[in-house]
Amino acid sequence: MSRWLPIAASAHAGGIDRELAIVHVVMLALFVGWCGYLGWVLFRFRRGRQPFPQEAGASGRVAMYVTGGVVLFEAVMLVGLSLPMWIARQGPPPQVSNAIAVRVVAQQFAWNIHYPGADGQFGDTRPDLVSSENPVGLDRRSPHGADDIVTGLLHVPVGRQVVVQLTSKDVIHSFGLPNFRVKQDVIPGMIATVWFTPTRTGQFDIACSQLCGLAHYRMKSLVIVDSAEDFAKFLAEEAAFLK
Ligand SMILES: [Cu+2]
Repeated sequence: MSRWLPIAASAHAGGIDRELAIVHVVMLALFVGWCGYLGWVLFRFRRGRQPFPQEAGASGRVAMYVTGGVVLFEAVMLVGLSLPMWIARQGPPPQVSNAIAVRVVAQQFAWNIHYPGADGQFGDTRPDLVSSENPVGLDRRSPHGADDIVTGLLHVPVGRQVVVQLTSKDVIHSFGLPNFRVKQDVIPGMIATVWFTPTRTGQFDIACSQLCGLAHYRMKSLVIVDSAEDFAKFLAEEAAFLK
């Protein structure tokens, strides 16, 4: 399965891919089963054998067992497979000491990336401060705002958990990172949190996955997974700009 999917670059990607593979195999089994059943029905109730419909419909144990079996099958998939993964992904991120936090503010048609800077705390943001020079409306004079970094590319360090707080300035977008198996709707007025741990360095796509307007198709950016040294260098270079 994984050879047909984008290169996996996060710690949880393997689990998602496994689940996708299981769902596809089970659905294939159901599809083949139903096709066989349809063929049998067409043959069994052909006009030569049964010229008139029977209004009472099908009865008997086999029909009951087959229907019950399919319902059970689907219930096991939902409760046994999908829900545990969904709960794990939607719950709070596992507490680790070296996680990095970043805000991502979507707008038609760009992604603004906001780092808390050296103090590790985000400065305040206010809608009335939003301008083309200050796309996230950062208040540089607020207690933690002076050292914050705002940029257009999402640099992250390899091997460290990244916790992303997502929000939007205008319409609903969707933060799609195919290589990290992350996709989350971004809704104005709400903060959605997603997290992942990059497992390999390189450049990967950020794509808006929700039709959000005329230029939706070019609402993209990059996740750049750096080594620890390169990430420190990136932060230092951005911090130097502020001086
Ligand atoms: Cu969008």
